[in-house]
Amino acid sequence: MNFEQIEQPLRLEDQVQLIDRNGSVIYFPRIFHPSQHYFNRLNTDCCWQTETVKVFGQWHPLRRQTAWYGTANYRYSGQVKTAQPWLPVLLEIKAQVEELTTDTYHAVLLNYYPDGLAGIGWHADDERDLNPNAAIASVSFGATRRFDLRHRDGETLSINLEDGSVLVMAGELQQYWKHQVPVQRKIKQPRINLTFRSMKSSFHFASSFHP
Ligand SMILES: O=C(O)CCC(=O)C(=O)O
Repeated sequence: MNFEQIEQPLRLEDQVQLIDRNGSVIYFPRIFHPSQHYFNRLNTDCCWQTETVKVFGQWHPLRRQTAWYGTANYRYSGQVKTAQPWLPVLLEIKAQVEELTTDTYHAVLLNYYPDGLAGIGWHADDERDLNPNAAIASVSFGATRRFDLRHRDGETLSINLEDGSVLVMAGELQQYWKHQVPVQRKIKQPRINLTFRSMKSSFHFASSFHP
């Protein structure tokens, strides 16, 4: 897969604070640069599963695929995601994200969007297994996709999440704001998103890597 690379070094002063009421959202462009090899490794190394959704009691497959890695299982949307042990590529990305955000993460949810027909609807990352108010760091590779945020009071805003960027959501954000990645039919290229999360209880696998 060939993505356009922006040939500029990381400049932390390029960060943008999008939200600073009822939580915070900060956007860091070009943290992973060059990024192509991360996309390729995640695409091939991760154990992708077709995401399903329950409608009127029946499970239906979605276009979006997911994977869950780390040291804690995760319950959401009536399902349990069993954690798979960290892969080397995930540990590399995690280390850079932890350095950037000065936070610690126990697990990561990966979403694979094959094209713009795949999206994720309005939701908040407020499941009971997550540490409330802890930072969630969202890393994007591949196609640029729009990311919308909507406050309980109706305020909305959007940002384009670019290849190699990190978006950090923190504080009470998930209690007041929902987010979505809308369908964008014109987008033909794939995208991978990773949300690194801090979990209430996490345990350590005997081995950090797959054999
Ligand atoms: O793909 C994204 O940018 C967002 C993914 C997301 O909302 C989630 O994993 O909860």
